[in-house]
Amino acid sequence: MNTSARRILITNALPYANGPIHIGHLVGYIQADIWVRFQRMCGHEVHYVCADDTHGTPIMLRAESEGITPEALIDRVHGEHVRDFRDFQVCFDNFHSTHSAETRSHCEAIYAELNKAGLIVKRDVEQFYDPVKQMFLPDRYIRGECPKCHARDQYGDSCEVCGTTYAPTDLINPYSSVSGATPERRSSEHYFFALSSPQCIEFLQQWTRSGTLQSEAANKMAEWFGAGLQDWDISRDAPYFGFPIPGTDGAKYFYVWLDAPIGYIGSFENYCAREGVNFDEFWRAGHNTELHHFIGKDILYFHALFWPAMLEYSGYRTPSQLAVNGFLTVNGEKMSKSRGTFITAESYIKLGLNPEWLRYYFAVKSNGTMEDVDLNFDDFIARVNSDLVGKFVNIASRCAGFIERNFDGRVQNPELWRQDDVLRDIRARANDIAGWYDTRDFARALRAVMECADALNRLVDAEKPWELVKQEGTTERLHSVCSRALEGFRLLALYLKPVLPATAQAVEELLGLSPMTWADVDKHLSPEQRIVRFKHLMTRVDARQTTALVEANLATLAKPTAAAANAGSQGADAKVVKPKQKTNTESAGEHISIDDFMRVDLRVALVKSAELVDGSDKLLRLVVDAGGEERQIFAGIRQHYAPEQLVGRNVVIVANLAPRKMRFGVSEGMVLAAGDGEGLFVLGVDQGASPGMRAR
Ligand code: B3M
Ligand code: ZN
Repeated sequence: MNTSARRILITNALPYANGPIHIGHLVGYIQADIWVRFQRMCGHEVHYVCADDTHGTPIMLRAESEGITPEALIDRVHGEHVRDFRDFQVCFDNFHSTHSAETRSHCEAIYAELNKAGLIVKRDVEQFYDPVKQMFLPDRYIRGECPKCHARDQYGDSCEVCGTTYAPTDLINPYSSVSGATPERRSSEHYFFALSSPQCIEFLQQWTRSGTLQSEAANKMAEWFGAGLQDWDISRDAPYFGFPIPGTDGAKYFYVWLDAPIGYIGSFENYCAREGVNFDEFWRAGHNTELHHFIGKDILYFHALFWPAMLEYSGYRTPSQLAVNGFLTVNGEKMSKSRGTFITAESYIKLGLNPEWLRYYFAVKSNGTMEDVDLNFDDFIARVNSDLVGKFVNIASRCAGFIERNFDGRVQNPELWRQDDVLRDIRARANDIAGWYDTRDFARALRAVMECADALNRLVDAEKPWELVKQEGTTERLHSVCSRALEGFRLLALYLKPVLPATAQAVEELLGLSPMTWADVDKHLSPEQRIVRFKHLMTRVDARQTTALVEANLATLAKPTAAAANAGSQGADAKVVKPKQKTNTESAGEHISIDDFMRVDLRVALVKSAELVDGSDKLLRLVVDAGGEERQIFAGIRQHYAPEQLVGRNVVIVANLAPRKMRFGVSEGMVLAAGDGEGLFVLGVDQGASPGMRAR
């Protein structure tokens, strides 16, 4: 164990403030929290901060769609996030907000320094512009028809139906998912951080080799270097929810990803002011302190490239370590709302599941690499019940009562049992276990702890205190085995304390101990302390509970709205590649509820006229009677139908699609058609149906 005190600042990735914390987020928070608690137990000086990540287009639009200000939205979410972290025992010293005076002032300072260093360059950028909302939109708010298979409502980067990837400009009939308008391409001046400059590249190459990164992360970096680094677009045009860039008269804002990591600094400064900690010692170079960022692998690019380079050239210190975790899968698959595996932290607590079950399970699955973590419910139940209840808690429940009832709550004189082989072996594992905690190989640490638990249970099984208590002349033996078992139990609770803080505290109360630190490995129980009446430390998980959890999360399937559909992360229009699932058939999508389906107003409509559209080789202009009201619809079927084939036919339309302003006029609905990429077939209805009838 490291005995000279380290001085460590630890951060967790900042959750985006437009959605709830879910179990996928919790992997990284729980890993960091375990590490923090372990370092504290070792007596090191540890500061642990986080904040909500509050800026950007998704938050602005979400607030608007809820009819509230972005400030009100981020305040509300802040309260929810604080509650969820507290419930899962994530012990931040400060949970601040990037929408803060501290973050803003560091943001401006960093920008000024980068500017001074000649690392800010300006360049025109062409982007989608929504003429109705009068704002530039990130590509993911643009949707349209797949150029290959003609599936509709596809995102701008790839088709979820046929898997083709393309540029947003390739979409047929693109529209803004915010207003429905046809977007325009417009150009404006953007500010870039010159990441491609020789000095940045040289610095980053040297930083990568400095031992800050896990090997997989270093490999990723090598890949990125190989592909060549690009300058990073750090500005967005108004309107935007964020910090205005000084000197632009409110026309330009810092891109949310610029200020997000600066939120680490802002949160820490806010904490220093409150607690009297010296800010400079942790954020300026030349002090013997450490800076560790715990992040998910999807945001490695930001933390391994932009962030250290920004810090290096603006007079701040660079990180000592990036601790990168993989994604969470549930039962081997990506978390999914329609499968109910998109489980919120709140629902888990509300349904009465013990947060320490999940902390333990995630810890058992964490080995310090970037590998994905799988939550398999059967395995979860088996692990928790067998390890925590069956092995660990069981020792105390089998032995504490005898000490309490038969020996006035006092253990036997330790001189008689302290050198016991089993206890000596358990104590001898302390250094290895500490080493694994320190390298974040919690899986190995916990395997070792469970081996110790097995050894103790074997001891109890061999001595059978429940029989000794009934026999004559075995009082000393009973006292001895129970004392040894409880001392071993104390050590196990100490080893498990970073993972199970509440249980460890309950054990401290049971055994009459003050809060345990790692140094207490070398102490032992003594008759001075009094063991109190054994209370149940942990119950078993029941399969009904995990089933209820999935059902609860199915029931609250989010209703998709323009903003909510994009919620949950701030997205990254820099270079983060999010894997899209490829599906071969259109039916392979997620389930929707009947309510979702009923929101779509499908109606029979009679095609009254159809004509070619000048300037478009894809579109036909239809006028339909949708039951007493006439509508104009631009349908992308010109290559499959001649206008005269359609006139006089009943078709099925989506009548409540937001009107879409197109170059040729407004389209007021959508005609349903089936297609496989080759042919396209307009849907009809049987004889007798009349325009305006709803299809359901
Ligand atoms: N908020 C993660 C996301 O929303 C992002 C992390 C910021 S860490 C500085 O995708
Ligand atoms: Zn397609």
